[in-house]
Amino acid sequence: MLDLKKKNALITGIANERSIAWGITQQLHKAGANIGVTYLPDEKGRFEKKVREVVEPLNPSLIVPCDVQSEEQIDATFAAVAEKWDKLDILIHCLAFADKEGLTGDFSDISRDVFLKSLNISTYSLTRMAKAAKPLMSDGGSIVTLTYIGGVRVIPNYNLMGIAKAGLEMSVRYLASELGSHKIRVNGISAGPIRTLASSAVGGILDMIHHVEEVAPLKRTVTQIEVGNTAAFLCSDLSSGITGQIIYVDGGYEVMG
Ligand code: 0WD
Repeated sequence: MLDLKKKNALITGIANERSIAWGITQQLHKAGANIGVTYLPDEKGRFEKKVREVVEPLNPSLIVPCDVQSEEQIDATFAAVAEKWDKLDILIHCLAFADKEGLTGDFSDISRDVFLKSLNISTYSLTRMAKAAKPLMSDGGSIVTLTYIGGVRVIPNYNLMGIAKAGLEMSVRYLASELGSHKIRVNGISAGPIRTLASSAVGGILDMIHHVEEVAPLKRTVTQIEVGNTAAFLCSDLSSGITGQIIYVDGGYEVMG
């Protein structure tokens, strides 16, 4: 059965209790995993305070700052992991960013700086973190990232993030192909729309949720915990034959054309 006891899991992307990463953290913890989390550092320390408040009930082994734009912070994060644990088993990549300009208006108006920053944070970070995780996953491992159907089809206002997610999904496949011989599996979860800090930046997110409630076979969108359950499955031996895949956790919306 689903058992993550003795597995060490590093989870990125918790901003608050609505974050998908928090749903994943709770379900990995419930399955017995040891938990380490990263937070995005800011000058006033507000994110750190919030993340500590949210995760402390689970008694995490590690809470470390990591802005994925920083090579130093990524290296320091994995050095902290290596110091705390003899191995890493699970890496959850659950973060993304695009300036408002990338999520509204005309797609062709997106500036180079806004484009590159979004791809740096939302797409390249998976590859960079996988590189840092690889030597620590000495017993094999599971890497899971979060994506959205807007990386496959045009979804109104998703704009720049659609490009970032298309690149992310292809990164899953190339990373899976490289890391399979190290017994490291790499998969993505394509979640239905959920109200979070990040999704509130996407214009018309509530309309999208209502559309999914009308169209999806299950007639509803999904919860952070449902995404967390799929992540727990992808991190467990129950999914030992699965790598390089994007699994839709979206109430079935994707099949509706
Ligand atoms: O409907 C949704 N909410 C969906 C989200 C549907 C399908 C996929 N996703 C994806 C997102 O694109 C993202 O990859 O799920 C992932 C998590 O998103 P979320 O849970 O919706 O958003 P949120 O709770 O805001 O967490 C994302 C966090 C950031 O929060 P804010 O809102 O402050 O940007 O990503 C982190 C940060 O904590 N983050 C960073 N972490 C490290 N370095 C950075 C960075 N540079 N930038 C953002």
